[in-house]
Amino acid sequence: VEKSSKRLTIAIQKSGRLSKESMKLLEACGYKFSLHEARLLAHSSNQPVDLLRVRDDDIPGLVMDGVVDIGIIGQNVLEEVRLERAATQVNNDFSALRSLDFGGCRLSLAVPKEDDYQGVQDLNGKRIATTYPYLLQDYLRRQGVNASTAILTGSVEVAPRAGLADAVCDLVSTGATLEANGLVEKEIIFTSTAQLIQRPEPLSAEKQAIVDQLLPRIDGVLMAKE
Ligand code: PRT
Ligand code: ZN
Repeated sequence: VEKSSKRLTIAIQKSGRLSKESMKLLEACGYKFSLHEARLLAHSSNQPVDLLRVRDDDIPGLVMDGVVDIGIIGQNVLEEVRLERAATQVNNDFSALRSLDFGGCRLSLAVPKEDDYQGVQDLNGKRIATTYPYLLQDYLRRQGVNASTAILTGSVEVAPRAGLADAVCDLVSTGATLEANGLVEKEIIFTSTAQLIQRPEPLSAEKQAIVDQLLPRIDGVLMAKE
């Protein structure tokens, strides 16, 4: 695939909790895009910038592999992919450009409300359902807890009731989902917001100039909202 060395490629989530805010930020920075629902790639009509809209899970790898130049991704997904790649000896470098002010959430351990939970040691020998096995195991190792994982990419909160796990390690924002499923949040293992990241290899001079212009604009947008 021949990619221009002059146009900056930005990966954002196609549809989900980060999509609207990611678009809003880029638009507030002066980039105009006309999006076609079916298309992955959108060219900016007023700047040498292309947008790649994909599943959020793919964004860290695309940046680390240099397939795209920069990307906007939740810190939870970024850190999970970084740990997974470290474990499997795949390049996991990137550079962190900015911490953004949306997509805020926490990754927490929660147990059924009827459980007599005294502390994280109570999870020894238990099974925990999660979408984030590397973040979870990294936390458990630091706590000296030995627990197994049930990896689910969705519906994590129903796992205990379904008899698939004793506890969950899931993203929480308001806590309503845990509550609705009879679960109580016990430990916050990671807090997250959206991050702007760049590929590890240096950019061409043309692309670097675009990033150098983008970052102060982002800082301006973030400041104006404070
Ligand atoms: O399709 P794709 O793979 O791109 O999207 P996705 O379904 O994997 O991700 P998506 O859109 O749900 O979330 C994208 C990112 O938004 C996450 O990786 C987080 O960085 C961030 N984010 C912020 C959240 C939440 N808040 C959040 N509340 N992601 C998920 N949730 C879910 C949570 O998993 C649980 O099911 O919302 C529910 C809990 O919400 P409360 O308010 O009931 O606590
Ligand atoms: Zn996802």
